[in-house]
Amino acid sequence: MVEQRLLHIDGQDVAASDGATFLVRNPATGEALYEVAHGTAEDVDRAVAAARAAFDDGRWRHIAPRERARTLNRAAALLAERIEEFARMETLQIGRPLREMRAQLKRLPEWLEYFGAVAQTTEGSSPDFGAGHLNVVRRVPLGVAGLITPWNHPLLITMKKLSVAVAAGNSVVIKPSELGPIVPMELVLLLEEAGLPAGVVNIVPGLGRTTGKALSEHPGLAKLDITGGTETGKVIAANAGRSLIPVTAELGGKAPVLIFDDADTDQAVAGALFAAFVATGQTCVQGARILVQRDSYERVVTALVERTRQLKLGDPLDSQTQVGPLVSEAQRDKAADAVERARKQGATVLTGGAVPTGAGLSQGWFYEPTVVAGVTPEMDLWYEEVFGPVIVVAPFDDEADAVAQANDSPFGLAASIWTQNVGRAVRVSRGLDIGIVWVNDHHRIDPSSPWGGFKESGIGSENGLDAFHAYTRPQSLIINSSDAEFDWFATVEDLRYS
Ligand code: TXE
Repeated sequence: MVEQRLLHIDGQDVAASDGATFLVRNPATGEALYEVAHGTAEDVDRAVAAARAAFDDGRWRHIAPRERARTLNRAAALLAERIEEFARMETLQIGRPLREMRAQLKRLPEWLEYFGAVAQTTEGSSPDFGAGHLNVVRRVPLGVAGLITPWNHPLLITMKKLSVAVAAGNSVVIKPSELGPIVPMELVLLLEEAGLPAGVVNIVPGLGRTTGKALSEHPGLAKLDITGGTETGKVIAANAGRSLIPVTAELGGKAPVLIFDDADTDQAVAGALFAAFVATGQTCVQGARILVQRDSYERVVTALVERTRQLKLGDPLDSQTQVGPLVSEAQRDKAADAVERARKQGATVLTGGAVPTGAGLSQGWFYEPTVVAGVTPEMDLWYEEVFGPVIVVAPFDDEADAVAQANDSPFGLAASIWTQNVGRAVRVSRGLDIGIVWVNDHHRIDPSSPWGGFKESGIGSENGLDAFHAYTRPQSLIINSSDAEFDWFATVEDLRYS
């Protein structure tokens, strides 16, 4: 039975203005799960107008931050009760193993709690303007933010943007991914149940090239915040630039995992395996290039290949499953094509490199976890983001070579360094042109910790105080405290500009 879902604008569930819909499918079986209203440009316009009206009348931004935080804390408690239900819904739509979705969603109430606390504790400043004036600088919300989110962590990424936007007092219009829109839509309803006024958060699902395009071109926005592919980010930023709308963008990556000779080998291999294949490799911080110091290379790669072969593919709802299908046929074909091109260009596939044929794997978009060696910068696979279970292994000589290879990428989102030598970890991190660097770990996240990439991996960052600042702007109030007479045009001498 295919469930129907509508747009949510100004607190109401509404059909698309032209009645159009699209289907959301289960990537493990191909079965249609939901028929969702497909937002038109007119619907986006209505949503932005509703968000603007909610912003202008102050129903949310003008209430005390402590009240906003209370609402967010109530939403966090409601969300905590629904983790199991939401995890299953996410798994059904995007195919990520249920054990992973549970682990991820359990953390999400923290974002509402953290940004509620930041809203309450953020203070303005009072620069010393001089004796005759008092200057008070307040941080004020921006207006209507457009949030464009992807399918790989549908709720996590929506939450990262939404929590900070509303905690700061903004209104928003969300365009969730067409492949996994349902749980972000549930989150909007849950926020309203917790007491968020209607119109503050609106959600208009639809395709990127239509609904997403309409939102990114809308001149009524005060900010656009996107997570997606680098090419999409460039298109969206160009659209926003035409109306001088600031953009935060979290885009592609090809994260290096640097394993030094002095690393704890078992931990480094377990870390590389996690970095490579969590979410079936569909994460922006995937450890896609495993770079190993030459003396340990054979040992580490042999162990990594062995552990990769043991990964259990299958039904993502089965708690024994470690690797699920890719999200779509297009993503599966992209992975297969990248491996075929690498083979033709002279690389060696150490394991994987095929569509699996085992029981239960024929319906969905599965691809074997794949390790490729002999990839050089002359080959596409060294640079391109596959966004699937395909990784490269390569040796390096010393710290300088590790840094040079790690930086040899158009991306600069994330990296991990595996070593027992603290000084080395610090030295190497200083050389990396990369926004997030883990030491003896990978893919760890916290609402307080900035998350953003350098180079073609994006603009600005999510999480932490920087993100809160990017959802507010300073308003400078300058109060004349002098009792001296002032008449600029009646004064002949001693003019002072200020
Ligand atoms: O992402 P898209 P897709 C990368 C990854 C993947 C590739 C394509 O390499 O293979 O992107 O994946 C909306 N105007 N990442 O196609 O297209 C779209 O509807 C406005 C990296 O799924 O970038 C969705 O809501 N909006 C990544 C969002 O943008 C547009 C996460 C992201 O979709 C649009 C996902 C347009 N012209 C993919 N075109 C990460 N870094 O986490 C698309 N959209």
